Amino acid sequence: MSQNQNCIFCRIAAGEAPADIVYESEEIIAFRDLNPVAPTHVLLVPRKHVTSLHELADAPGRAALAEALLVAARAVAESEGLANGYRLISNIGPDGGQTVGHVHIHLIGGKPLSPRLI
Ligand code: DGP
Repeated sequence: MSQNQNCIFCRIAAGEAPADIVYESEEIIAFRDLNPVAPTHVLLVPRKHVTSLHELADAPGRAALAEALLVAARAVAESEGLANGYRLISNIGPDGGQTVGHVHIHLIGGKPLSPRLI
């Protein structure tokens, strides 16, 4: 379901670019971040091209996609053995530090994380 040939996450979802995939469902693909910041750093990515979580909030099928992201987060956390906790982050827009314009949630864990976000 690649919708944007210029989008690296669409290309990964379509199997046209390599990634270390850890979870797949009809709606979501999850793969390890290229530049991990913790022992587990997985990106949860809807296959459908939506620019950010902000846009997802009024996209067609938003409820199913939001649910699928949460289900994927829990499944990955369990398969990665993160019983002690983990963090979910979604960067939105330039001031949010978003560098890839396809909605994704970072799932980070495998070590104690600082309560401070920045
Ligand atoms: P953000 O700054 O929130 O847009 O995060 C984008 C993340 O995507 C960043 O941590 C690096 C990762 N990334 C960028 N390109 C690729 C890629 O081609 N493959 C993988 N696995 N990760 C990528």
